[in-house]
Amino acid sequence: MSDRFKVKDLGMAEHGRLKIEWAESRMPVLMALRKKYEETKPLAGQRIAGCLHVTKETAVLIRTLRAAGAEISWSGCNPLSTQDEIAAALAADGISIYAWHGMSVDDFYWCIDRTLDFKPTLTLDDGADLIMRVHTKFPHLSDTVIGGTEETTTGVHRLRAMADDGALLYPVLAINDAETKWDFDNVYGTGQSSLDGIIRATSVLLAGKNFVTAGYGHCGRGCAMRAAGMGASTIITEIKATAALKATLEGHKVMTMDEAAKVGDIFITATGMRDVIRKRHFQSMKDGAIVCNTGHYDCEINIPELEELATKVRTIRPNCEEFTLADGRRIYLLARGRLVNLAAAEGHPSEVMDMSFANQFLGMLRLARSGKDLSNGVHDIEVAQDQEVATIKLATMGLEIDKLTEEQSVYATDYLAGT
Ligand code: NRN
Repeated sequence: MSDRFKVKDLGMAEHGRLKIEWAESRMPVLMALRKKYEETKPLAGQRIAGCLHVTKETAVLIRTLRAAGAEISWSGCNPLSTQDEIAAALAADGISIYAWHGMSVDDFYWCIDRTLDFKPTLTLDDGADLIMRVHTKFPHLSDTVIGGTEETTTGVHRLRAMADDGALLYPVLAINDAETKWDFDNVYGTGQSSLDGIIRATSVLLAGKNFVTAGYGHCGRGCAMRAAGMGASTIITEIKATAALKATLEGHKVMTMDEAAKVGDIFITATGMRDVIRKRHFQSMKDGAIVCNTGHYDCEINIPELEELATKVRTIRPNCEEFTLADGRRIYLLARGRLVNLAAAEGHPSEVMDMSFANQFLGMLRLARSGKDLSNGVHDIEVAQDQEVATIKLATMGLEIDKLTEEQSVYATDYLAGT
């Protein structure tokens, strides 16, 4: 095996290339940006270390970054989310990539460290494990890093906490907080892909089931919305009053997890918090209850406490483990509690990742162009970038919108114009 890459099986490359071409046909914004920048190559001279789920959509982003001139070194950001055929295709096409499905936690950090070997000038994260590795193990590398980007809610949360502590060694762009990311990816992407993961792992009927979503943030809202669409009765558990109120007004039942545990058939956690489903909840659950997580980390379901309660554990289907309790009740855990959409399915559809990754691409351009002028904090995406992404997306969908007339533009800021 070359030291340029480490993947499961290079022989899967052609299968991966076909999936990447499928994604390219459904990611017109990224393809338009690739066409726009492949001549001028604004990322020439940049070395991008990426730590983000290795999926067909990520491959399109990687190809676009390389077309814009960047040198790339990549690892997956979750031990269970790498699609091996995609990693093979990227390696076969010359990308330095260290990723395979089912790696150990030690392997996970070994892969991240390999992507740091070429002393990156930019870091691209999902969950902040790469930037955290630079800060904790290789702080000297920050001397050559202009800046970084962060894809997801959990990662931005971590980095804002770091920035508040004055601990960030370089500026980071909060890609997750772009409206064309969170209001589409987190809601419609997570909603569809999480159900996709549950259905691939169990093939159960959703109609008529009690579907419990822990957390009514953008991701949880998407999951509950799509479960309702499939005919499930939806229940929300929350710790934030306003979110619980919103869930109620959007047609979901709200109760505590202690109550939901007694009636739920399918449970999904989307909170970013640890220990949301615990021992006492498992003890209340019905025989056959299905439990899974769609949050970034696998701490939302307390798996050690489930293992303690079980007298027998077996893998009954791929990504579906059966835990038999002392009284014979069976609880099914999907994807070992890791994010079910990427571990048991393919993650969000290409069409919605198109906008998330357009923001990642434009974020890299901004850092290459003027990252050195940014403070060592967490920076929002510029409004103009959000509108640019949405405008290109609308154009690729053949949709036209109205424009303000001159008079309307004046009216918009004419505070004297009253009744
Ligand atoms: N298909 C995907 N490829 C995909 N689906 C969801 N995500 C993906 N990344 C690459 C990420 C979303 O943007 C997972 C992150 O947690 C979320 O922010």
